[in-house]
Amino acid sequence: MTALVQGARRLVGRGDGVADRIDGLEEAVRSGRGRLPDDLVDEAEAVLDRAGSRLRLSGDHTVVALAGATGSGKSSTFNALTGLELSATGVRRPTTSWTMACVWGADGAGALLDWLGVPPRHQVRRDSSLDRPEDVRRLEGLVLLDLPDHDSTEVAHHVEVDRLVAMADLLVWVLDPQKYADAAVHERYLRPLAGHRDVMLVTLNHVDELAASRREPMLADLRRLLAEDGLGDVPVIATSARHGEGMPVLEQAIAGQVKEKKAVNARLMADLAAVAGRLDAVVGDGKPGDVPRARSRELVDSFADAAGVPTVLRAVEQSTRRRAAAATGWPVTAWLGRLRPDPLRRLHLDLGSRDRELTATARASLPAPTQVQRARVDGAVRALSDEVGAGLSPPWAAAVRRASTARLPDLNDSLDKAVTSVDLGVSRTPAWWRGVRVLQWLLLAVAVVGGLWLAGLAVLGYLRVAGPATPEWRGLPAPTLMLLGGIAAGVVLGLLCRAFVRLSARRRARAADRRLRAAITEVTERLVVEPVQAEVEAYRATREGLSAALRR
Ligand SMILES: Nc1nc2c(ncn2[C@@H]2O[C@H](COP(=O)(O)OP(=O)(O)OP(=O)(O)O)[C@@H](O)[C@H]2O)c(=O)[nH]1
Ligand SMILES: [Mg+2]
Repeated sequence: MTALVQGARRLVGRGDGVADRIDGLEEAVRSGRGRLPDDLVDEAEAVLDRAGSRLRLSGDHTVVALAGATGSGKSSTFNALTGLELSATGVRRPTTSWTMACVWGADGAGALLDWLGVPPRHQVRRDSSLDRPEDVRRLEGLVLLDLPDHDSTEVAHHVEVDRLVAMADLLVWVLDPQKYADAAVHERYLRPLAGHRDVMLVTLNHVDELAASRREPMLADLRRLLAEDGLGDVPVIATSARHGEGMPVLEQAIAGQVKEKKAVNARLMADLAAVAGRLDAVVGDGKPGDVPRARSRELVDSFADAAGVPTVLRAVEQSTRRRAAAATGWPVTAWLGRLRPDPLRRLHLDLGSRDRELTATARASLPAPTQVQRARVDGAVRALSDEVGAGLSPPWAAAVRRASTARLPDLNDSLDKAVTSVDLGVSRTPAWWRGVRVLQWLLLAVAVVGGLWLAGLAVLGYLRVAGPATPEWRGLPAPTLMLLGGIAAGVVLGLLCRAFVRLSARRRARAADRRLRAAITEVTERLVVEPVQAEVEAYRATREGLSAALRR
């Protein structure tokens, strides 16, 4: 809750809803900024500003503005109500060019008049020490404003009227028989203020100039026009500011509002409701979808494809096979395999975890995504944002779409980082590889010993020297058995291991796939899913705020 709303709560207390509405609208403005049309959000902010300021100022005073066309009799009405000839009136001149204010009794209107922008030289007071106390008491707390005309050729007049019509707590529209039907007042002011019927009065002035028979039909016509503006319940009072007719009725209507002190809140409620209603129409009440599983899976697939994961996995499998063959193959031929380049090394992905930390900035030399891969990514992102944004109003669906692609320029970098950060698990040497290796060398040693033995026997035979008897096993001499058996067992063991190596390589590729996908899922979350979800959250917050602002 902002200081503004806290202040408002203190001033108006709970329960009457103004503070809750301000709170709600503030939330909607905060969450809607950048997503909804700026002019509308600015307008809501201006209303919030005005509401906050008005609530901090005197709640004992009610600001009543007399507004209308030139010559309708605003200044005459002002003079009649104040009982003073304060405001200059005139058939042609003087037209009111600056706002006059009259304050009845109750001290403390200074700050309010400052806020209204009425300089002290245009202010007067009806004070019980100077005036008749009962006259003052009747309207105690009233701040009456005589505005310039709204249909002047002077731009400054319009600006002043618009400014004060937006600030006053109660509006009295002074109309006259000539111009009461003018589009200027109905279209520009009355219709847009349709939600303000509780803080509005209308007078048909100059009735003394009307023949008795024309009064009622004209009043009926005026009521019809007001009903068309959406202001059917607004009280219409027939007045003659010059001769005093109807003035007591007007005065009583104003006095009632001033006494009740409800106009301040009613005006703010109407302002808040009006702008919240306009925001509501733009925001809509659609239900945003959550990010569907199938869509996020397709997103991860497309990112993995763009990251070259299939290439990496192939390399993992081949590299594992190559390393395993070197470890478990027959030692005499196994070294040949090492001469072939390691496919992972070619991709710069052969680093162990320690090396990787040392070269955190190292880049994989995976090929950049092809156009087809890029198109698949774009398609997956669009499908996701379309599905989440379906059912949302156009500006919000557009915000979701914008958010879904906003971080894609980082795609290549992020994928590269993700792939290089994953431990592909290729550098580990399983225990069975080591066992087989030891066995292979033992077998080779047996064959070598057998071979040397045979060579020794051959030398002795050549020299015709009788050596010790050669041990035999099932008719086969031991050295022959050792040489042939050692070689055969080594080769067979190497071949047998190949099948296991293939399995093990595939398992490693699968494990690497899981780890790579986990890393790439994080990338999809960061680049696409989270920004989209942030929009959905902002939408929900805006919706909630607006509901609070519009709650009846
Ligand atoms: N007959 C008659 N004349 C009126 C009445 N009200 C005002 N007038 C006259 O109409 C003329 C214009 O009145 P103002 O009170 O100056 O009108 P205004 O609305 O303040 O006009 P601007 O300041 O120009 O916007 C003056 O000559 C008034 O005396 C009325 O009820 N009956
Ligand atoms: Mg005037």
